Amino acid sequence: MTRSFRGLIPTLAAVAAVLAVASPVSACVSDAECDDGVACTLIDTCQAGVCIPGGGGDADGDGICDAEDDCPAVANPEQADLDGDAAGDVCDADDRELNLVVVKVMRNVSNTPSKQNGRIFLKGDFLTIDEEPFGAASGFLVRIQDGPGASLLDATFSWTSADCRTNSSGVIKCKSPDKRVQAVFNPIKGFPGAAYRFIMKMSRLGLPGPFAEPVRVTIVNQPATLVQGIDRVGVILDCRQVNSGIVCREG
Ligand SMILES: [Ca+2]
Ligand SMILES: [Ca+2]
Ligand SMILES: [Ca+2]
Ligand SMILES: [Ca+2]
Repeated sequence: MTRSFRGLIPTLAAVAAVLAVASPVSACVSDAECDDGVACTLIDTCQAGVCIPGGGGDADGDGICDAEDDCPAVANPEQADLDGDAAGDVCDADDRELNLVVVKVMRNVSNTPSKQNGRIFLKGDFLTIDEEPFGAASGFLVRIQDGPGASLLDATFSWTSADCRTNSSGVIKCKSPDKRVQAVFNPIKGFPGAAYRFIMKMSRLGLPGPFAEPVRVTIVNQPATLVQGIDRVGVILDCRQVNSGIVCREG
């Protein structure tokens, strides 16, 4: 008798566990019982004995309800959205415009692996008003893609904060340890801290080519991670084919 009673306890415990999972955790009879503490435009309500979060809940736990969160899957309590397109900076792949003035992409024409001579040159400018002060603290990343459809060229280069130096005039110079990948950000006179010109040079690349217009360039910082950071995106048309590559100039 004792033995069979003991055997029953685990069975009852298992049934109780199944019931606990199957039944609504937040059973209710009135809306007042359903307030989960997350402040949403819509109040939490009790529907058919179950609490329904008014703003869809807060999946990323940043205190902003899903229905109002400009990035429902990424915690971003500050809700920053530079271009005001309702996609927050941390989940938007295109946060600000990048003006491209000159883009050159040259393929590798050397058969010697140690003497690859493909190269990329980029020149342009961008605004930095209404955002955190522009600087090298988080490093930089640049992505270059070409063509009207799926990219043939899709090259990414980056610099850490340790690769960059900022002088007393605010000029930022970045250089990879092997010096193959360089960038200069120059504050535009008359717009201190509000606009920069940039030049980037990447050399000794193994790019196979050919390349096609348009060329799309994304410069990312704060942090230097695509999508998550501030993504400045520019597209340039007006390209012409030259012997070993493509040259594009602002029309
Ligand atoms: Ca949220
Ligand atoms: Ca969020
Ligand atoms: Ca946005
Ligand atoms: Ca972004």
